[in-house]
Formats: sequence, structure tokens, C-alpha cells
Amino acid sequence: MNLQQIGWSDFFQSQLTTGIPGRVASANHGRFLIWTEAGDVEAGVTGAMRRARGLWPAVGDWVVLREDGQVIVRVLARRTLISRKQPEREVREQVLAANVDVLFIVSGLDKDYNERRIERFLVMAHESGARPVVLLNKADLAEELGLDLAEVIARTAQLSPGVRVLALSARSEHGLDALPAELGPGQTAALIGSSGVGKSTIVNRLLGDERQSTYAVRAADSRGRHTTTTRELFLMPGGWLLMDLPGLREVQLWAGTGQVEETFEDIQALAGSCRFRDCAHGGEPGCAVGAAGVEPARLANYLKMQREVAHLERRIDPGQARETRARGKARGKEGAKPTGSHSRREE
Ligand SMILES: Nc1nc2c(ncn2[C@@H]2O[C@H](COP(=O)(O)OP(=O)(O)OP(=O)(O)O)[C@@H](O)[C@H]2O)c(=O)[nH]1
Ligand SMILES: [Mg+2]
Ligand SMILES: [Zn+2]
Repeated sequence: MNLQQIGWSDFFQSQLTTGIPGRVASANHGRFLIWTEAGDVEAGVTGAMRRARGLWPAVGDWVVLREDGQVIVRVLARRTLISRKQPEREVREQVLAANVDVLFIVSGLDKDYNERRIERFLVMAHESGARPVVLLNKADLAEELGLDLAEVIARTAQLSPGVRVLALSARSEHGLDALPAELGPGQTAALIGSSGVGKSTIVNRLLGDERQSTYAVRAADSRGRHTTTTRELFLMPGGWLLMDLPGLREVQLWAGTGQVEETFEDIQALAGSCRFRDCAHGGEPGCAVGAAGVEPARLANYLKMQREVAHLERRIDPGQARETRARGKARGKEGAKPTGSHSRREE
């Protein structure tokens, strides 16, 4: 395997001194499948990593293996990092995937479609450094549900200025070829979204092979059954990479106020013209956001996420806060603490 074909670049080369470079293709309870120039190897981590010193490898990471190829000794600094706050009350980062170029935010055009959830994933993408593309899957069901497809696409595109939106049906394969077109050779995409939106079906159809298990959603609410339980990277025909992720039940943000502002750039720009500097955009006189007629539910979600990340920034310990900021723009900086998230299911 040629390393460039699986995402290797000067950014990683410049960090390498000794050892064998490889990319983490999957992880399973502290054992990792690593793609190297010489082929696939299965490796563990050093004792120091286990004692939580040094980054814990995530799927998509570039790592350095000891000369015998058995042990990961180092995780190279990441270009991008997709993470969220762990679902429990504990204030910790949970890393989902590393070095992703394009984040496909998948939503089903059934009862799953939820604009507020898409906005949340968009903030997550802005924090990660990956480019978001919204995939509206199950387009074959839109008509059945009385949805005007063109109208839904247009609405979704207005959730965040400049965001790309693609409608497709993995089932009929209609619109599927627009996905590879979003990526260059050796680039990596990941599929994120709630359970049952069709992420694994998309992987299977693009691979032309039923590699991932899929399972029907509940008819009453279109909810999936958390069929995929591990993160895995696939080499796609055409020379790009695609990561399937388990469905997320809850998306608590691990982001800063800057990323919320970036996602809602239009609201942010309007806010600069409000009469009061500390305008809460809740009906104050001279509020430019109110005057512009921003959709109330969208505005409410913006304000809610602003409060959420401001609260997070106050609660994370100073060390973690520094890392969050360091990663914000200067992608490449080592950003994550080992979270032990490798053995968790994301529910
Ligand atoms: N009608 C329709 N059904 C689809 C489409 N894509 C996927 N499905 C169905 O949706 C169900 C869930 O698909 P999965 O691929 O397992 O969903 P997932 O997002 O991987 O779910 P998790 O692994 O649980 O996160 C399956 O029954 C699929 O056949 C589509 O384009 N149209
Ligand atoms: Mg799946
Ligand atoms: Zn205002």
C-alpha cells in the first residue's frame, strides 16, 4: 500500500523521525488495525499510553509503530479531530475520528429529519476542521411523506451560510455518485448522524459489497437500533477513504463560542448592528437580528448552543481549555486528551 493513497502527506512526514508510520483503520478494546506500507498489522499501545500519558489513538490517526510493528509508540499530531463532550455529566472530550477532510452529516428524509440536530452537527464540523457536507438520505421516501425535495434542500442549505447539501437515496443509489466527487485522491470522509439514517447502507452501496451490517428502523419514529458499534475506515473504489461511525443518540458539543459563531455567520454579522452591545436578541429595541426576521427556532438553537459552549468553557479545567483553543484554528496542534473512548459505545 502506498501511504499517499491512504492520506499520508508532508504534514505527517515532517513529524516522523524513526519507526514505521501507519494509519489506524479500526480499534477494538485497545487493539488497533493499522494500515502500513508493508500491509495490515494489529498492534497495541505502549504502557505510557495506557497510563494516559500521550494521545490515545483514534480511528483515522497516523501513528508510529515500533520497528517490530507490534506496538504503537506515538500518535502524530492531527490535521482535524472530530469530538464531542462525553454523554455523562463528566466534563471530558470524547474523540470520534481523526484526520477527516469531509464530514458527511447524514439525515434521513423520514421522521428523523431535524434541522436543529443538523445545526448541532455543523458546529461540531466547524470545531473539527473538516468540511461539512449535509447528506439528505432516503430521498425515495420524501414524496411519500409529502415533502417537496427541492424545498427541503433549499431550507437545509440556509441553516449555515455556504454549507453544501446533497440529496440521495442509498436504497435506489440515486445521487450516490455525488459523494466521491466531494473528495480528492487519498482524502478521507466520515459519516455522522443518528442511528438508522443509512450510514452503513451508503458505505455498502459505494463499496458494491455488503461489508457493514444494516438494520431496519422502527416504523413509528424512524429510529435505528444502533447496528454499527465500532468505527471503521474503508478504502473506496476511486482511491478515497470513508469512515463509518456508530449512530449518535446525543450530541453534546465540545466546541468554543467561535465555532457556533462561524456556523451561524449570518446571525453573527447581524448582531454587530444591534443597538445594545450585549443584546440578547430577545425582542430588545433596535435588535438587528429580530428585525432581519431570522427564524425563531433557528435563533433559539443558536442562543442555546452559545450558552452550552460558554458553560463548557467555564467547566473544563484550564489544561483542557487550552487544548480546545489550540485546536480551534491551528488544526494540527495536538488537541485531545486520552479519553478511554475506544471501548465505549456512543449512545
Ligand atoms: N427507504 C430507504 N431506506 C434506506 C435508505 N438508506 C438506508 N435505508 C434503510 O434504513 C435502515 C437503516 O440503515 P443503516 O445503514 O443500518 O443505518 P445506520 O445509519 O448505519 O444506523 P446505525 O449503524 O445504527 O447508526 C435500513 O433498513 C436501510 O435499508 C434509503 O435511501 N431509502
Ligand atoms: Mg450503521
Ligand atoms: Zn439583537
